Amino acid sequence: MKKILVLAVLLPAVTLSAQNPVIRGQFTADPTARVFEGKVWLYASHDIISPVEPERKWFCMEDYHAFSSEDLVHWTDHGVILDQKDVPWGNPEGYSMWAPDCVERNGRYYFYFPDAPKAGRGFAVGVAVADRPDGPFTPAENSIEGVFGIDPCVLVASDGNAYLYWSGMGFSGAKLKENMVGLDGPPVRLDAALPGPGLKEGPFIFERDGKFYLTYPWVQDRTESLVYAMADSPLGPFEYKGKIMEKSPNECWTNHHSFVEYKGQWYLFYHHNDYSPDFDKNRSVRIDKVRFNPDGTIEQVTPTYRGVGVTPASGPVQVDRYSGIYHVATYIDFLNPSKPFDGWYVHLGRPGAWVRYDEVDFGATAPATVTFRYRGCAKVSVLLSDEESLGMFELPAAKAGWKEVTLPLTGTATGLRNLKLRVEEGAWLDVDWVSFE
Ligand code: FUB
Repeated sequence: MKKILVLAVLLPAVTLSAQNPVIRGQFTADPTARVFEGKVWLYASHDIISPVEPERKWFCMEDYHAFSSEDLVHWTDHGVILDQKDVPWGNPEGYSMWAPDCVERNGRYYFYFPDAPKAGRGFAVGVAVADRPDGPFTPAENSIEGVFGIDPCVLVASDGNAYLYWSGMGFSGAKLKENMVGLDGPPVRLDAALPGPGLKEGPFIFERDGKFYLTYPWVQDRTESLVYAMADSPLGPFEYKGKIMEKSPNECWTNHHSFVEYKGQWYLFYHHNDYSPDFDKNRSVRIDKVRFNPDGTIEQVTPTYRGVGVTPASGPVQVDRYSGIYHVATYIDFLNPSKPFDGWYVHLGRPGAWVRYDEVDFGATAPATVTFRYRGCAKVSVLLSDEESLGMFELPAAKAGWKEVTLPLTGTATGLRNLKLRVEEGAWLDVDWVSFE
């Protein structure tokens, strides 16, 4: 435990700011989002390239970080909350710290995680306890008796009980004892009435308006979509309802998710290999909004780059994380393919090509200037949606590399607006970001 304490003291909290994916500078997967102390806390797997077998193209995780945010845009990394070397029952070189969860009960925080045991094969599930959501977490001496599998999820239900769910040859669930560590009865199989062989991992259970939702990844052609079933009680029986999110077109094998309600809005946290398009075991957490139909069923969620949250106009407004884009002669690409965490730019390849970025906050006082980070040669309009113009700008030619230029606005904008850049004349324009002062 000493190491965890030292890390917690020495590591400065790092503030990160992004759209989708929400965490930069490291890979994050299997997100569970919870609301503690008025903030959203994100507990995720931490994908790395194996330090011992870099050629082995498989999942590799040695620790967990916790992240928190008050606006879902700016995230604080609280550093390592648990390392594989500190789990008494775990293999210190197992690199198998897969999808976790964390819940609060009676003022204590219980962090559930799978790990490879010291002896034997496969996975067991353990719990580590803390007095604060960012730890330090103290792992129990032994893994949870009777639980073999991955992807633990815990529901503290409105009936006053806590339930543990996990995946291992199907989905199981059991009531937890008051101590939140032992099972209070034999596990129940949850998937008996659910459709066939695509169900493998990642169950996330939540309660809303007296209904219980069993949401989970569903494998088709080696790629996971997200689907769900509903029940009237925490351990089912669950009835299949349908799809939450389609599988990704670029064949990132896994998706893994959680639901959380924050300030009256429901969100889906999930992952995608945005920063690692050629290796789908290095993933990154994304967030999009979720809506429910009046009968409690879930509206299907379309994954976005824009994600959630409001972006200040003082920026940078990274328009490559767009809300909408013209369908011809446009694309996004990495600024530096050897440093993916530097992010992307958007290419607008002909007059008429545009990109739209929603929910930019111009504040109470209209800005006087716009700054572009761009390359290319074009005349470009800055618009508020389709209607109002903030100006049309002849950008000085920048064909050799990225350039920043600040120009006076001719229109005014205050409050929350949707921003659109449209090429009016010229061959092409690449935009990294814009900002307003
Ligand atoms: O991150 C490792 C595994 O990939 C998780 O446990 C699964 O849910 C899948 O996302």
